[in-house]
Amino acid sequence: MAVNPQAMKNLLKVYFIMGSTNCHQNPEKVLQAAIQGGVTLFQFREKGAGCLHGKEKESLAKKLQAICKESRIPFIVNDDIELALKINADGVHIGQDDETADTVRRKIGSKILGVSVHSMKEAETAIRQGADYLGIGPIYPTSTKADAKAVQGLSFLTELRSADIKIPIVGIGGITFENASPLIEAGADGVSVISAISQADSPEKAAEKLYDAVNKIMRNA
Ligand code: 3NM
Repeated sequence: MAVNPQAMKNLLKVYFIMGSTNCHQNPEKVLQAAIQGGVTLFQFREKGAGCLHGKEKESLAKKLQAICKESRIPFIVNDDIELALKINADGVHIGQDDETADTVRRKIGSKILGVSVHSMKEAETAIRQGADYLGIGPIYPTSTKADAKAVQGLSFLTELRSADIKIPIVGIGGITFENASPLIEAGADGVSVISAISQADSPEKAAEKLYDAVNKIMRNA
């Protein structure tokens, strides 16, 4: 763990994830609007059919990173540790098919490390190996990730919190401002979304509504 857990929890409230294939509009404009609306953390996830590679990928990463820097929103890179180190991103997010968390932790030093987990065993391993937060999903059905696992609802989150696992946790998959509340009530520190913001007519309003939905529950907690 490299980041203070309370600071990490605050960053996870509205965690926007996006790559060029997730947007109808210009990705830079989408990110700017989303930040205006209240996004607290950003992940660059350039994946799927038609995604950018090499220099083009790096160039978009740098543009989006610059937008985040202006607003002091940490910039996380999905999977691509080499790119994260090259452009000095604030952190990386990895899944179970990527390098192990402890290998990545050694490579990135004190940068933020997020790990997707789907079982108690994976969660315990990620925590032991230095994850700053866990990503769990899909909470609801999603059409954004073709190889998403079975929908888990709130069951895994509840299992983790019941086992007194206190690490910051963010849920992902099919989350909108309308279905975000139960997730926070069940112990998540925030919501990760792609399409709810990237495909919205107004990414700014979409981010604002998500922020309000999450904060309303946190204030009452
Ligand atoms: N990971 P949307 S679901 C990137 O279950 C990703 O680990 C998932 O997109 C997981 O907010 C997912 O549009 C897609 O549903 C999330």
